This record gives sequence, structure tokens and C-alpha cells, in this order.
Amino acid sequence: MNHSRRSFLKLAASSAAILPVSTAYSKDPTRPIVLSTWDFGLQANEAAWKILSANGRALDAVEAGARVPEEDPNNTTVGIGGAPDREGKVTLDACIMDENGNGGSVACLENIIHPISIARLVMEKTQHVMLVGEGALKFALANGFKKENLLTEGSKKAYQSWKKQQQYKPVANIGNHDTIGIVALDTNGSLSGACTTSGMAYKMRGRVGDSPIIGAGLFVDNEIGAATSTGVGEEVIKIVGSHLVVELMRQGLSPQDACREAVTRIVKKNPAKAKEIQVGFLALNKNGEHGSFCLLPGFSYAVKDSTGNKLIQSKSYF
Ligand code: SD4
Repeated sequence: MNHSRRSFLKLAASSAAILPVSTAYSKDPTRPIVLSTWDFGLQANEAAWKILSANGRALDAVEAGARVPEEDPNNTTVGIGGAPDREGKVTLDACIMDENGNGGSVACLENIIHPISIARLVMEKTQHVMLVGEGALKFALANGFKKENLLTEGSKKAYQSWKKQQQYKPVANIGNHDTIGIVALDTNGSLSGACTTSGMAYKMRGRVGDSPIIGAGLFVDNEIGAATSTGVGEEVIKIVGSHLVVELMRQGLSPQDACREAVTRIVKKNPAKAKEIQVGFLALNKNGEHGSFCLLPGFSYAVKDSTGNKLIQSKSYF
């Protein structure tokens, strides 16, 4: 290569590197974009979109989106109205990550409707990443949150009828809603994500799933993409699922292929068990491309961009 061509390439590379992100991407039709797990993701996306469409920050958008199912008492898998543990206590798990790789999380939090906002406060106001149980509650109260009864009449009745048999059997695709995982790319090119759940219905007291664990239920790397998961958290934790999906995208896989590979790892470990349970992954890359993959048919996710808000049925392994 002659000298002038080499200098030109060097200059082109350096000017691309110093181009402000907002200029570099401002004409990109795939931005902003937000994805949420399950059918109820459609409503969450609308709340997130209000922020994203006003050029707001992806972090604010994912928090706003996650708060929608958290405050819906008819939703039995997230926030108030969530199914309790086997001692009749509603315990909530949530985590959040921003575009700078910061993370915050709460696990086994009781009596607070919006665990996602407490997770964000852990990220922004403490030197820690994760607070659990009593300490998480104390922190929430110290930050002005109010104690509420999260066990609705409906979830109390369901719990009482579960107590007659007391069989712990995770149900796949509960009414097409489950944990909400939400990931977004804003107009500025920043990625963030949030994940919030009441966990597996009638779990052991103290059980924590994948949803509040950075790398398992959620992972965001602003250079590459974001991923989140839903389903039986134990299986996701064992493969550090969302981190795996992001790392596979780093290696060049499309979001859907990365999700498929993560699901395949779960199947390989225990094919017989994998047929009985649901796990779904959802991923968004830095270019606004998205995809998902799950074990059993029935997982869907909602996508909102400038063309509308639509539900996509995920491909499944079985
Ligand atoms: C968990 N992945 O706690 C979460 C939510 C869930 O079925 O219960 N999904 O394992």
C-alpha cells in the first residue's frame, strides 16, 4: 500500500472514531428502539417510547417501561399481584444496567411496588451492585418509598388453592406474561436494560432467580448489545445466559443466533429436563437489530420503533 493511501485510511479511521455518536447515528432509522418480553411488553414499550421518542435516555425508558407491569395488580408475575413464595410472601427481584456498564440490583425485596427503581437507586446512590431482603427494604424506605401489601386477593386465593397440593411445578408461558425484560437503544446510540419479576410462583422462601443477577437475567455492553431472559431462572444462571448472548454477538452472531446458541447450551446439559420448562432470551445489538430464541413454543416479545409496536413470536428449540 502506498503512503498516501495508508494515510488516507488512517485519517478516515480516526475521523470515524472522533465523530460524535449523535452525529454518527442521527439518520439511523433503527433508532430509537425498545424491546420487551411477552405480550405485556406492548404496554411497557409505549411507556418507554414516550421517553425515547423525545430523545430521552434509554435508561429512563427501560425503567419507565418496567414500572408498567410492576404496578399492574392483575399481573401475577411482576410487582404487586405477583405470586408469592410457598410461605405466602411476595418477594421481588430486579436489576438494571446503563450505557456505561453500571449495574444495580435488588433481590427478595418485599412490600415495595417498584423494585426496578430501587435497583436503579442502588446503582446510582450506593457503592454496591446488589442489595437483598431486609437491607434492600430499609434502603427503599430511606429513599422515600412506601411499604405496601403486594399480595392481592386474587394471588392470595391462588396461593390458598396451591397449598392444598403444594406441588412446585414451574408453568411455561403463564398467560403470555412472565418476567419482564426490557432493552432499549436511544437516539444517542446508548443501550440500557431492565429486568423485574416476582420470580417463580411458590418458590422456596429466599429463592432468587436469574432476573436480579447481572449477566444472568440481563446484560448490557454498550459496544455490542443487550440481552435479557425469562423462564426458569436456575437454568439461565447456570450458563450466565444474558452475558453469554452478548458475548456471542461480540463474536459476530446475529441476535437470534446468539439467543439460539444460549438455549442450545441449556438443552445440551439436560435434554429431558429442557423439554419440560421454558427459557427465552431476547437480544438487541448496537445496530438496532433484534432477535430471540426459546425452549418451548409460546414466548413472544414486543418491539417498538418508529414504524409501530408489534408482537413477534419467538422461534423455539422444541
Ligand atoms: C425467575 N426468570 O425468577 C425468573 C422469572 C420466572 O418463569 O419466574 N420466570 O426465574
